Amino acid sequence: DLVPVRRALLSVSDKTGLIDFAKALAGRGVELVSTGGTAKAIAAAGIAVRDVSELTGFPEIMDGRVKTLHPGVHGALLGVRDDPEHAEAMRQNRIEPIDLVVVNLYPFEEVRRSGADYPSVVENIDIGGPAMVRASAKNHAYVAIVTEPEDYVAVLNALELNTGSLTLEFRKKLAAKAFSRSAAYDAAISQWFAEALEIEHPTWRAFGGRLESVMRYGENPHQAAGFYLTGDARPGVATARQLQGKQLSYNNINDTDAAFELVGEFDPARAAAVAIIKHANPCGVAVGASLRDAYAKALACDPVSAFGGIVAVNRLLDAEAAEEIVKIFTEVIIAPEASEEAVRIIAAKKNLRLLVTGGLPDPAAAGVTVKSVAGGLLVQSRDSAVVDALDLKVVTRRAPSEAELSDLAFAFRVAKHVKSNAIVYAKDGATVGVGAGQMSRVDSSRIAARKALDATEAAGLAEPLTKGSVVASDAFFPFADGLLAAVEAGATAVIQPGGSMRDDEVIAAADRHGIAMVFTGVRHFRH
Ligand code: 93A
Repeated sequence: DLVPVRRALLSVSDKTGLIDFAKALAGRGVELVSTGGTAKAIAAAGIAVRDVSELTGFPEIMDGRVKTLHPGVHGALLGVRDDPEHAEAMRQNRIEPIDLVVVNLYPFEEVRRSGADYPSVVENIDIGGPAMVRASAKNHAYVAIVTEPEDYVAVLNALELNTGSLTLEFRKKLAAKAFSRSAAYDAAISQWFAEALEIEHPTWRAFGGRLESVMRYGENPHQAAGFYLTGDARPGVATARQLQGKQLSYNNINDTDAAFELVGEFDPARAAAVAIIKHANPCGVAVGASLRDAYAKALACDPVSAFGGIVAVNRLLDAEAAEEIVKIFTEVIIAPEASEEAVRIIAAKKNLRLLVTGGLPDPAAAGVTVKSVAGGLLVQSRDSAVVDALDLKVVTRRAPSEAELSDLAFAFRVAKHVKSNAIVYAKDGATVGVGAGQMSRVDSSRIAARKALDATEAAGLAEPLTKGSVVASDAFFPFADGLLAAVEAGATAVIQPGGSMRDDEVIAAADRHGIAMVFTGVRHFRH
């Protein structure tokens, strides 16, 4: 299965290492045939080379679009030399056999990445190159195909080792590599089309679901993104009806989901609830007698962050609430439904997106969440734990008052929707300080208290908003320091899962300061 290499066809866009390789091949007595630019480069180095048009009897035409697409070339690449009929066809048509093909393709990927215009990208779709690559690779029983300059040395070494021939095993390996290259090349072309046409990105299909839309980009402008529907009919961002505004972005969808899942925690029959979300974390959540009232309370928590935020409400969006919400720049409003008047008020803000869902998500419903990691998917059941005031275990000498109890339950439900480590200060059915996503719980406590001070200042109040507030922690306090930070801020009651090795220390510290503390037995990590 050794095939002597007597004639080589070279046609390369990337001319790296070409001259040395051509020189070495010529030095072994290999006849070189080449296409336009490649032939020119080889000839310029003083190496003998034939132009491929000698083999085809045809000039390069159409700006090089047709240079090797000819039976004179493809007959040489595909002919089964041991087949008498093939051999006869080659003889009759004066097809000179080619034993080694060296091709690298038009740099489609680089041209596309460079942001070149449409015609330039199209022109860089190589047709003749991949045809030669695939033909030679198919016919690896006789032909060796080299697609990368980095393999030139290995080819020369193999020729040296086998005195001018290549083994079948070596040709097979080269063929395998060649088909990988042509597959990757075509994948790049099809992805470019998918993005240009905003159709499905081929690689996303692996994640299942039905493509709902292709976004202009993902979390950042250089990331491609699509939105897939799982078919779950639960009311939410995926099944909502958009009444106005431009298409939601990737981040909008993520934040709108976080907002609506959060207000779903609050029974609309008991209270109106509003959540304002930024970067998937709440910057204000409140319950109240009306949506307008709840919105004002939620906004007061962190009016700076609420700018450009996403607002979710748990009841029919009425005109009074809509009027308040449109006063500051808001990206998206999501509601179970909206009154005609509210829709009219929002219509005045062209860029504000309004989504209606027809209902609220059930926080206790079963479900699945998925997160991707390198090379895998993490799947878990939804955090459907809902802690009620009834489930709480008082662990301190002092039991919470009625008002504290209701704020504790409220704060813990909010904490469930804050990225860990989560600390939430609340008072009178409203968050007053949210500490999210810190690596240490005590940092989250400090940030939450700091934000409450900012809100106090913004509201022009004399007393800090945390004075007489309650605190929720999504996971247990590992030390008393987090609790002491809350005491310092003026909190009077604490809700947390409990279960730390140092629970006794934390309880003792609470007792020393007259704090009422309850354990939920449920942790709400969210990352
Ligand atoms: O335009 S093509 O698709 N038509 C062809 O017939 C053809 N033959 C080789 N492109 C073609 N090639 C490509 O030209 C090769 O894949 C290689 O990338 C390039 C080498 O051209 P030149 O030798 O003129 O620099």
